[in-house]
Amino acid sequence: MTPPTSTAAARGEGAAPAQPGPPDAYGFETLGAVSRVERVGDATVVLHAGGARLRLDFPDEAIVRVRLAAPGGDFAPDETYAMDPAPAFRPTASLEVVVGDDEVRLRTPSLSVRARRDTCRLRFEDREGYPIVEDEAGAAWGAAGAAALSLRLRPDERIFGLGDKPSALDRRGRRYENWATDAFGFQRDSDPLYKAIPVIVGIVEGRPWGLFVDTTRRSAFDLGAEDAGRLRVDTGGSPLDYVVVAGTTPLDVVRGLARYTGRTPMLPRWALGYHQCRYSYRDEAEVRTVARELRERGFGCDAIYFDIHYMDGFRVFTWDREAFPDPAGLIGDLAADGFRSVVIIDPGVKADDPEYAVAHEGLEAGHYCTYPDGQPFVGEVWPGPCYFPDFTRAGTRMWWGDLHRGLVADGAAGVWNDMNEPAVFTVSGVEADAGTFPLEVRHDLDGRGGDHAEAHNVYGMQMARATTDGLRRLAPARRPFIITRAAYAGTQRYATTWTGDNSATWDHLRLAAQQCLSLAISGIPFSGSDVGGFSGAPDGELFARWMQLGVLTPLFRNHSAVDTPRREPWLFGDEIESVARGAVALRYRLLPYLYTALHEAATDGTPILRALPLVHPADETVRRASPLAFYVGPDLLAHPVLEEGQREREVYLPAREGGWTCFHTGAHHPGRSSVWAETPLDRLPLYVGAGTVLPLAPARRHADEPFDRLTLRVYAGPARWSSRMYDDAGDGWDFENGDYWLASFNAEDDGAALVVACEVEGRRPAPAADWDVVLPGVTAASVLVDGADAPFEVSHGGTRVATGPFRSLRVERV
Ligand code: MIG
Repeated sequence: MTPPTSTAAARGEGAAPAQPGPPDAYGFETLGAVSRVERVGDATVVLHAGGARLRLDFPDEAIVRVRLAAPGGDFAPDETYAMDPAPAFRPTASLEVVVGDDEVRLRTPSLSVRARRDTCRLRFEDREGYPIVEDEAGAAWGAAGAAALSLRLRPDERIFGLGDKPSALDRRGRRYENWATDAFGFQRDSDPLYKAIPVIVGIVEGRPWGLFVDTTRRSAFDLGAEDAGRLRVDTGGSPLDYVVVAGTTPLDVVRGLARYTGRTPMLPRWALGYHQCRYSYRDEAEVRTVARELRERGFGCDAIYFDIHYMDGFRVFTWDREAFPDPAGLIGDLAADGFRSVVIIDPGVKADDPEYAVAHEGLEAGHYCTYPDGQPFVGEVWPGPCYFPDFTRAGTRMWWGDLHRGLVADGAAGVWNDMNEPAVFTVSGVEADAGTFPLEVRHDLDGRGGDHAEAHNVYGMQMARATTDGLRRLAPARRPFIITRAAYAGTQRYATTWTGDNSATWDHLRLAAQQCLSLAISGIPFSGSDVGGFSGAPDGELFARWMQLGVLTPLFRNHSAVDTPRREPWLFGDEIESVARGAVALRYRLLPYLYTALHEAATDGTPILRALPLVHPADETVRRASPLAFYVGPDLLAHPVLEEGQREREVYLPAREGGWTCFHTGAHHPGRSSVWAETPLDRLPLYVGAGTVLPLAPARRHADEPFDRLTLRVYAGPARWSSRMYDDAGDGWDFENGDYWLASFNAEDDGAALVVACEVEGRRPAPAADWDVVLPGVTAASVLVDGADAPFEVSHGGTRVATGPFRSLRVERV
């Protein structure tokens, strides 16, 4: 154990001047022999090598943060936009440092890093000493602040993540760029896209590891494109600052990344309802008609969106008073009928109107981004010439947040941040370079000062931050709901997201599933796609299948572009309307389960959507088949239909003790089996894992509509299992003070009798007074509820018991 003071390496100190290592494949310089090992604190070590320094911090025992200071240069700052300022990690107290002849070894109980003394190349090992990843050339630096990291990729390694990239889930073999881009008309493999999330999860021989390279600049990830055995990240000019995360499972790694970049706060329950959007509902009458039709036709719906035409000439924080003479009245009436209103806010502030208060107020206070000479930057978007707030300045965020006062007073419940890559059409009439600000435009960067090249990828995230903080100040009793198009790592702390301007094609339906799964891996648990496809016009079948996919994605929002045919779910004929109604009804039935999964994401960072490789990293069949089957929460496996004309198909059910039950038919199948599923147009293939209490609500008009009867489907199976359900008021923060209901259903099953104990935490009463307990596949001989004989019914090979909230349920089998 090295004493916690500066310590020289045993040999080599003060010898020949530091020699850098050989250049990497791109001519960047690399580290040389370790000349000094400096222990800076309990959880930090600095390695001096080849005139450069490598700083290793252990934010917790499964995470190591590595920063490079090139010769004469500095380390990246301690705090970054990505890092959760209220982190769930504690620097580990258990770091052991051993300086040996050949290597320096840094070890915690969950992770170890071995640095070779001769090259300072690193090798990362998991808790069992398995080498999860190692340096190829390692950390490297070039001219003018360039920096890179090269790691080795092994032949059978898979790489996931990188946010919304519309390419195969396994990212291996391609090169990607992280540069937030308004990618209207994007297609498969378009890159870069709206989001810049430099996060990946690798799986090698079933073992997971995570990497986050914290650079806000235009970074490039080459995942074995140039050389199949090399993963190289070019930071785009930021000092190298990366994090490696170890974990026992890929999901554990995703949780580790979420300890570093943060989790979603608890969202209002209505965020999980069905949302209706359109670019744009043009006036009050149109909005009222859509709302009325939704109700009359029996569609549950929680939110209606106001796209850009609600504003007066696209001036943010105004209303077009001809089209919307009484916004508060309209929003109030909608609210009385269970609809929340979500209003769009773009960053551009109309600059050419001397009467427009927001514009000159911002100008006078210095809130807008400027050129290096101090002149405000003006670029054209929807309102014409616009100023752009500098969301990387704290005072500007505060000002912007407060600008929502009027909208909040009108009753708006959520805010939709669009165009925040930031997108710019033209600058002085000339097409904007790469559709954004000129790179020399200045930003505050929270006091540090910098250019747009550095601020670009966090611009949208900081806008979302300003918005959510503003809503928290203006409506402290409400949980903010923000949806943002652009995002950087950590944006989940401020907002949800959608996948931008997709198209009404079958391939885009598949891309939508893929993008939401990748976003979840990359730390953004709450996402969705424009159901039906933003551009173009889906036919009924595509629309129906997209509504079914929407049932599964956390954000379930129907949206469509201006000048496309309208997209409300009754516009495709009776058959499709009834399929769509069924899909929305299923979503509302699943709400208690989905809300529990949301709570889990907010509590420990486990994503709601889980691509199969995250759960079954070593399953070869998962690898070959079913790339777009996925878990929703811990126990529901979805095989959405993403192919035209598909009315039956083979689906793969991975390993699960006790197997799987079809949600719709009750048919039981063993784990690790392929089964043939009927997939008529009205069927969304769903399987429930054994050992689950699946809570279901009645279909209803909106998420907060009270209900009397909760259904608990008890899927028996293993000898012991447990399952959870979470509930709270659906909004507000009282749950932080105990106003919640968290049930653990703990089951023991010896084959003759199944006993389920329900242990409850929190002081909120149980959801619903009547519980309908259904046990598919169980034929009861007797049922005891809290020790007393209870009447039951057996039908269709299952048992049904009416109970209230119980403490114990005992079912003797025939
Ligand atoms: O350039 O506000 O992605 O959802 O409807 C179009 C109008 C601007 C792009 C968004 C889309 C939204 C549209 N916006």
